[in-house]
Amino acid sequence: MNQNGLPHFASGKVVKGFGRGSKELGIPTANFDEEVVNRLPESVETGVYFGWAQVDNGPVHKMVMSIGWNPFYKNTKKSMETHVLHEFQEDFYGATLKVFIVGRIRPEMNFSSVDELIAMIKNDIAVAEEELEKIELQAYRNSPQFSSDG
Ligand code: ADP
Ligand code: RBF
Ligand code: MG
Repeated sequence: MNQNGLPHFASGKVVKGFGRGSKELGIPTANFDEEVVNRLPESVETGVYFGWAQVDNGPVHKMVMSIGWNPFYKNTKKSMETHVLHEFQEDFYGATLKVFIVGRIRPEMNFSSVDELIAMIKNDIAVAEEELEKIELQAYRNSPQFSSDG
């Protein structure tokens, strides 16, 4: 493990989040239950990350994740929200989400408008798309943690 706590594997249930309509903004985020957030090592700081994600026993997709208190919304509860870079036909609340967090993009930031937040997230997605093409990061999508035994 590196000193920044990465790569970090996490697995847990997808729960209802803050219901702010991230989906309407085109960026739905699957929120992890509290236990997963509490299990996060201290070395994994708050911020924006990228890696691989699997819903139940489906295919492994790229993902971006926000870890922290979302300064823009001044949350009082720490969250781990994953936006999977894939178009799903249906919601997957209650499903098991597995993620391999392999890299960090930036710290959490505040913004003066929701448009700025969205523009930044779109940039994060572009960074993740590109970084995850690297051969050494592609290797994680075949990790045994993503096996189909749930
Ligand atoms: P909430 O506040 O409940 O987290 P969101 O608007 O963030 O609501 O929507 C999240 C939900 O959208 C997820 O729990 C999941 O069921 C669904 N969803 C559909 N497509 C995606 C995707 N590509 N990435 C993450 N979640 C998705
Ligand atoms: N919220 C913040 O307050 N500051 C951030 O810098 C921030 N970055 C994010 C980056 C990504 C990739 C994602 C998926 C979410 C981020 N969020 C951030 C969380 C965002 O506020 C939350 O998903 C909202 O519900 C979007 O409407
Ligand atoms: Mg969400």
